[in-house]
Amino acid sequence: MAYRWKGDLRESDVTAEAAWLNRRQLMAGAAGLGLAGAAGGRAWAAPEELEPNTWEEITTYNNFYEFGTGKDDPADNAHMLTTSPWTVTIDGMVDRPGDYAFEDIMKKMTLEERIYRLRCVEAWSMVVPWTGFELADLLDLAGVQGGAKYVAFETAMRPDEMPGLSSPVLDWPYVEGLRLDEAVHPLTIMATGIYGRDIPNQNGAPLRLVVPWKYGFKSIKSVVRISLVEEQPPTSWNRYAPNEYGFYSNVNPQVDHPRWSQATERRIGGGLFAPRVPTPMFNGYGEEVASLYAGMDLAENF
Ligand SMILES: Nc1nc2c(c(=O)[nH]1)N[C@H]1C(S)=C(S)[C@@H](COP(=O)(O)O)O[C@H]1N2
Ligand SMILES: [Mo]
Repeated sequence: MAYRWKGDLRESDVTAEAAWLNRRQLMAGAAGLGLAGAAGGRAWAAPEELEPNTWEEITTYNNFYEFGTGKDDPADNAHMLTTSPWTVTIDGMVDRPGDYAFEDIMKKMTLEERIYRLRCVEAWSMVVPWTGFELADLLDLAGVQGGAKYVAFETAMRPDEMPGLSSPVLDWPYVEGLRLDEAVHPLTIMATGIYGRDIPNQNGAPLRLVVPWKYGFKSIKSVVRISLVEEQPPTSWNRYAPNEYGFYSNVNPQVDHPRWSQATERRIGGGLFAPRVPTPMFNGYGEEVASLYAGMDLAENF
């Protein structure tokens, strides 16, 4: 796999990337196919199609408003977040509601590598080699009850550890939501790592949602609560500007944001003069997810 080395990586970061790339090469060799390896041969993680961004890019250009609104604020400030111990409360319409310790969750989940495109609504994009488990498996642990139709998510709210909470940019805590069928779709994961290392705080440690066919803001970080509910839950960006950010927020190059086009995107790491590239419908995951929205008007349900 071709790989671009980037300038001033710290040695530990280079090691993480190098070890990860090495391991992939070994696995590819062993499989004789170049892709079966760690991702279990899932078509949506085929490495020859997606060249991941560097560790440096993925961990220093972030949106995590709890730590500030600048792209480098999360990398500067998120070390303040205590991520151990960590519990995720799973409640609402489940058979086994309660506080689930992060370590106990990890013991029961099957970790996989997933190389996904990440498309921010601001029209930049990256490719991230996540490690994580399917959200469906975590929901199974709690036992979803028949009447549940949506899943609501909440990020930690700790003013002492999150300097961004002092500005009322958003109504804290950050909340998000998915329809239940979106939540249990096999593409939907809870990520706990990047390049095979623990996920850094600025990317949403110790676990964050990743829904690759939706704009990045749906992929809520540092999750402390998951609630199974009957009604469509409120979401932070929809509350902030309902005409700009819908509940679905599926990546859609044909539906522009009111203030800018969504037809193309700027790939982070491409350099100052790199041409913008076309944004694919559902961020390239249409084959897997388009059926979830059959018969829906996607301009109306943006
Ligand atoms: N709690 C929380 N989750 C969040 C955000 C945030 O500000 N707070 N930003 C979102 C946005 S806008 C994007 S694009 C992605 C960015 O993820 P990354 O920094 O890992 O690339 O996280 C999303 N999850
Ligand atoms: Mo975003």
